[in-house]
Amino acid sequence: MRLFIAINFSKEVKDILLEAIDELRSQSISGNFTRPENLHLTLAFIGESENIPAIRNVIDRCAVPAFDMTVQGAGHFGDLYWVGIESNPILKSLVEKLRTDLRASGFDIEAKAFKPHITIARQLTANNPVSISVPETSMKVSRVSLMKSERINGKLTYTEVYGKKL
Ligand code: 2AM
Repeated sequence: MRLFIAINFSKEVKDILLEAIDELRSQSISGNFTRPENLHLTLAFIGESENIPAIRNVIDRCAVPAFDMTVQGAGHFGDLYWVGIESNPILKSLVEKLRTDLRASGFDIEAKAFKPHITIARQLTANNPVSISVPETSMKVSRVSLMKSERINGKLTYTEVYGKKL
């Protein structure tokens, strides 16, 4: 199965992201907008694996105490549009620990630098440059989730297969 490790959001952050999606949608011609239940922040993308026990062990070993995280700003990588995360040393070190431990456990984790982002739309087209405003919003991160990604009836669906309370 296709797996990734992620943070899911509080209702308050989700509401801000949904407003950002509405704002983006109103300025675009077309786009593949993230469904509300799929909004997340990826910490590590694992890809195809059946070895959930090994990944659970990694997550357990890397857990840090609950911490605050702030959603801030927006941008795009080509036609992929995202909402950003304020610079956060605890988040950064959590991601580094997870990736290092996953590699040491035999998983092939890409070496690209971690750019924390919440994808809100893919393949977006617009006539004019789009601009969205995202009010800074904080939440307590108190859970790290191992998520399974699959297509169910054509819909991209993410399901938590393990959750670690911080
Ligand atoms: P993205 O939003 O920038 O596409 C599930 O696919 C999650 O894993 C998404 O958040 C996706 O980031 C992230 N991801 C990171 N590397 C990926 C890869 N090589 N292929 C697919 N998804 C990847």
